[in-house]
Amino acid sequence: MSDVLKYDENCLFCKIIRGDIPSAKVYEDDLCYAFRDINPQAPTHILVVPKVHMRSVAEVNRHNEALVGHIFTVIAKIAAAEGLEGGYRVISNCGPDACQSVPHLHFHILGGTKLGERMG
Ligand code: DGP
Repeated sequence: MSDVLKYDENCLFCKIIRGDIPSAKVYEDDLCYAFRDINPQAPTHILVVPKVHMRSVAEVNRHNEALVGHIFTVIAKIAAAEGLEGGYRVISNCGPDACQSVPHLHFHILGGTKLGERMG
């Protein structure tokens, strides 16, 4: 089975990608899906996720690095489309110490205001 078809039936974000759980879609292509965070922590708070199920940044490797590179081109495109000319922050929480709550790799795009200097 191709990576693009990998799906975890217990994963919240896999269900969102499939449309089984509704979301406010911002962008979609063959490889990734972007939608608005249900609990926004900035005026603009978007999540970008690969369609293939992978748990976190810890699972990025030479086999999927191109996918992650693609996601970053999408992040830049979304930020421009959202008018985040003043800048924005990209965060990926990885594992319990980072308080990752959904174990499907995702990148938060936060912007639309002056963000705090502290990140941790
Ligand atoms: P993290 O804590 O880094 O794993 O971020 C998970 C994010 O997912 C958190 O900011 C809230 C968001 N989230 C959780 N459940 C849902 C949902 O059902 N819909 C949407 N749009 N976002 C969700």
